[in-house]
Amino acid sequence: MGIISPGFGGRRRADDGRLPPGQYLTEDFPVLTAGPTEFVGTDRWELSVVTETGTEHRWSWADLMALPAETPTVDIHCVTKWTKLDTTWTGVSLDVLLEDVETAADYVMAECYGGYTTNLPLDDLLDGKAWIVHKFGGEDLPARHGGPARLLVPHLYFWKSAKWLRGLRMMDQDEPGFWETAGYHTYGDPWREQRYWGD
Ligand SMILES: Nc1nc2c(c(=O)[nH]1)N[C@H]1C(S)=C(S)[C@@H](COP(=O)(O)O)O[C@H]1N2
Ligand SMILES: [Mo]
Repeated sequence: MGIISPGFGGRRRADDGRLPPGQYLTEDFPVLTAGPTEFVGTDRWELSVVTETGTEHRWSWADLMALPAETPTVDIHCVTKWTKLDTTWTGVSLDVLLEDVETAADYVMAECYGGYTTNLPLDDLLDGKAWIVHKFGGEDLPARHGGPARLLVPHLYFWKSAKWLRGLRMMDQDEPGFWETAGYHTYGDPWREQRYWGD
């Protein structure tokens, strides 16, 4: 109440309670890739959504660009403990992309050029919580950060934000992706510190 100690006077906490447990703030944008950077030209880029009944929907780059875009500013949290606040992206909401996709599946496997995979509940991709992004800070997304397009699911640890996204496969049951098979948590909520199996 009204007591401001010298040296701290007027200085707001940098993170405003936006730092999940066990995380530290970084101003950098580290690159974390399990293998080599993929280089996928937009001329051959394609996104496919396959439902649990085998129905396939496809988008070319031009199709993706024709969809209405949003520019969310969000905080991202990597399981290696860095958090970056206020990152601004441009992309298509999964609500828009999946509008005409009929599915009763509860889970999705995100599949990437290069073979990386990660699993998510379908609900975590909907209701304004996830995007397929192709710009970072107003610039085309660099290949090292998943360009031409990556998944952005900021409310989960950043390993769920699949780079070089190639497709979404709907699944009736949860299945582990690349890191989840190697011991990472199946869901990965940074606020509950769900880093590894058993967390
Ligand atoms: N295709 C692909 N996507 C991926 C990864 C990967 O190795 N391959 N690494 C994940 C992990 S562990 C993190 S923390 C983020 C890192 O994204 P960045 O390199 O843009 O910081 O991408 C995620 N998406
Ligand atoms: Mo990560």
